[in-house]
Amino acid sequence: MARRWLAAVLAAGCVVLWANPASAGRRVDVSVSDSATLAAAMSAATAGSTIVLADGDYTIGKLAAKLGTKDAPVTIRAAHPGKARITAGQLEIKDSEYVTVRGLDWANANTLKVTASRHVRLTDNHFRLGTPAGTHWVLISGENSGHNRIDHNTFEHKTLLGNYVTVYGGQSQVSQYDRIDHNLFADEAAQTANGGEAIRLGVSQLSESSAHATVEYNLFSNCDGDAEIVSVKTSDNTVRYNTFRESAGVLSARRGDRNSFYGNVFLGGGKPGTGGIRLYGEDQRVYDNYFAGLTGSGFTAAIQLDGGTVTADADHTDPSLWAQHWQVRHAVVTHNTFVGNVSNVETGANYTYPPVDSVVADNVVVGSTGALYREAKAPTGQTYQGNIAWPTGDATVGLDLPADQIRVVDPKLAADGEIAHLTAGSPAIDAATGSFPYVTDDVDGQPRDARPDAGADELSTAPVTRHPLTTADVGTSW
Ligand SMILES: [Ca+2]
Ligand SMILES: [Ca+2]
Repeated sequence: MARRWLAAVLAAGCVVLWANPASAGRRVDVSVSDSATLAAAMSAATAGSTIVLADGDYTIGKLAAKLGTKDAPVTIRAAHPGKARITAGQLEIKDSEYVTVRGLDWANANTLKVTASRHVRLTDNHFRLGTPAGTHWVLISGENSGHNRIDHNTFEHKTLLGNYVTVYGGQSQVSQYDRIDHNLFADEAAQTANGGEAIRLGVSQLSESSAHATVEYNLFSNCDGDAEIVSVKTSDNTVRYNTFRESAGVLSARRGDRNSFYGNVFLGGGKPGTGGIRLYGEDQRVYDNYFAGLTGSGFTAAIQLDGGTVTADADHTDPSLWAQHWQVRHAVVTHNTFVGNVSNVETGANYTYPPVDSVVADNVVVGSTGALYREAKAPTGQTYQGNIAWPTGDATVGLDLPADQIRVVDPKLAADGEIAHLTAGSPAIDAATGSFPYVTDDVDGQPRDARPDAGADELSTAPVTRHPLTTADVGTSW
């Protein structure tokens, strides 16, 4: 009867999704207590299945072609967060949608792979893998991947090469709309070779593709594994509201265009090699960031609008050029505050082709060593406007420019928690000269008023909604 009905439907030219009303979206909890029952439950899981791991050690395997839904995901979770421990095997979530992995303690030695999948969520997990060198701990890749979320996890004590989190894609398109938020990335040991970033977004051969990833509200603490703590290698990403503490490296726009880095706090604590943001490529925006106590310079300056190895006019479709350092063009560096760094706003420290047509506006720089603004190579068409410099001690302004470009005046910053804020009577108040409509609030999350203040701070009585992150704000709940 049903077959005849289906034949009639097909004959009528309709396409139907065949759903079994007995199982679709039904919520089923399956308790498991050993690796064999875990494997059986993973194999049998359907939309709405929740696999609950009793306390203990497990070997884990693959999860393939599991199509959960928004309202009925497939969930694998610990009965008691942190008490179920993965000690062997490899989880690969493949060709799947709406799968959640929650509350597990990962101590195995293989990459957790999210492959060709969408709406996968990894949350409240602890990762301390015993990995061989070069292993990434979490890897998103494959065709048509995206909308995955990695949140509230703790990644710590990586001693060998490899990234904590890597986002790749398919042959021509990087994974899109992934969100990495509220994680703790801690204690990555320094490496002698390239490839120990905390997060790598993309890969050179996909750098022309748009990822629309958001990396926000993460704490990076003692991440010393690479000169790039976060390496952005695709286009149209947002990195905001993160705190970088005593990490020897920078947030880098290494490849790709149109990336926005804002509202981040970099606290170096005087540790060697600590840096801020390094730029290559086109149309990058850097605003509302706060930099203090950083000791790096050159590759690890607080801001490095770096030189390129190829010009911005080079052929973007030429695969042999994809891994190059692309000349900076049309960068905007505005409304940032720098306090007590060894180097601050640097331009063109490395490579051949200095930046073109970029804007450095309405920043506040206070320091007692070195040049507050430095051009290692003269950029072309770089606009300075509305900036404030206050050199003390041995410091110099570094550039001899008219006061409407760099004004030498004490901005009257005062220590206030971990961020030095403006105080009443500061000449930075209402002093911004540019028009940057995307700068809608400040580093504290307070709204900009009709006459924005120079630097990352708006002097305001509005509620403070963001602060430098500590371990209490991020990572697992347990
Ligand atoms: Ca104002
Ligand atoms: Ca403020």
